[in-house]
Amino acid sequence: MQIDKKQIATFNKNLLVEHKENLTSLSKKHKNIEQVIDTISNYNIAIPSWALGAGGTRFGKFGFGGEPSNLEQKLEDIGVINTLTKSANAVSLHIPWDIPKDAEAIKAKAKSLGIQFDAMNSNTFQDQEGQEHSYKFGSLCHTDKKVRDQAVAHNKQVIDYGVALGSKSLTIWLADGSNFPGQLNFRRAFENTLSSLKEIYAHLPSDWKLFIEYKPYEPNFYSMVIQDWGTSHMLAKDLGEQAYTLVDLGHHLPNTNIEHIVATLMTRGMLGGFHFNDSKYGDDDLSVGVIKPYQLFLIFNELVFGMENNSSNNPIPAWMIDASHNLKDPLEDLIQSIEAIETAYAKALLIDQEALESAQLNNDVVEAQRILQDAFNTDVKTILAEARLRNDGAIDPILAFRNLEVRNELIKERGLKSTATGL
Ligand code: AOS
Ligand code: ZN
Ligand code: ZN
Ligand code: ZN
Repeated sequence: MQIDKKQIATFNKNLLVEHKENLTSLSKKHKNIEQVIDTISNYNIAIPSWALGAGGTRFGKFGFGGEPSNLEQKLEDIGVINTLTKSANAVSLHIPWDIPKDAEAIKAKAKSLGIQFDAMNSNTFQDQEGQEHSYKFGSLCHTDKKVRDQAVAHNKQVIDYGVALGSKSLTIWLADGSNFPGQLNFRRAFENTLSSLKEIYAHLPSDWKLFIEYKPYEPNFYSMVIQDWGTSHMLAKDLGEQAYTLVDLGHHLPNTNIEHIVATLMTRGMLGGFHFNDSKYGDDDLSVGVIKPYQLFLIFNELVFGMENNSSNNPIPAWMIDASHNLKDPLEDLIQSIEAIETAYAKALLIDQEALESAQLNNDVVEAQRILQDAFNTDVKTILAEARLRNDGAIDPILAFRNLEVRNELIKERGLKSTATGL
């Protein structure tokens, strides 16, 4: 299934007049609108390969038909999202769910769809068929060196797959931890993890980055070896310049000030990447922006400030979605997540940074709040639509997805019963 430019142009026709009117009135109100449109039109977010099938919860999956049953089809799905949104030109792969049997063919397929390979993900949180040692009691932290070696070898292999595809980074998320007090020696687990990571790091090509994801609980409920950004930061610092912390929005205890963490990491040039999602309780992995859009906006405020005041040389973070649930059509869901991310970004770009700075220097708390909330309350739908339009994307991607009957087409092509590898 591939959507072509003409179909989108035809779809856009009906919405064009109203869109242009909205744009004119918005441009009158905001002076930097062109810049914002430009930034958003160049912005891309990587799609997680594991979010394209029926989403996983521990309790049930409900198929919806036309799921991608191999990597080629996953790429095609991302191609659809990208053609409509013009903001999803990359995929983040998970090994072994997405082993590229023929890397050259996969690369060519991705290229034909305009898709790049963002961070590779390793998986030492599940036992795979035929695997010699179990990860039941951890992987990189394990008390048994043989298990650690196996997990290290897997990560090296993931890097090799990534090299073959042209990826430039590896994300490591570990389920390692303990369910009961006394089960594991915290310090030994940390040291084992560090020495395992060092071996993996040594295998990293010089133009690659290593992202270390943290998480306070789940699947382990008493302790997680890499529980927070401080632990991730310590490990990254010990490894070297190519290692960074990765922030997943769902990996914090309730009410954690994530924007503050983002700012702190950027001060030291240590923010490597993002997993966007939203949550009410824990690692809910809901679509981005559905629960706490203001928090997301405040995070983007720090990101915008950090990218514009970058004395610490923080690299441009890797932007990735990590969301998955079992209700919506995942393609529509991912489009909604992309829109939410870009909405927060566009609003943050509208913040009058100079005025904010002077309010801060004058300790004018009321004015500072007004500046932030003025930007947050601006309707930026038109900005997003214009950014897409300039790249031949759809003015309204969800509506286009429905009008073009993409899901029906996919079901026709792949059948009702096809299922995707993943969670
Ligand atoms: C798990 O909670 C993490 O968010 C990881 O990023 C994980 O690799 C991903 O959710 C796929 O399982
Ligand atoms: Zn994640
Ligand atoms: Zn997670
Ligand atoms: Zn999550």
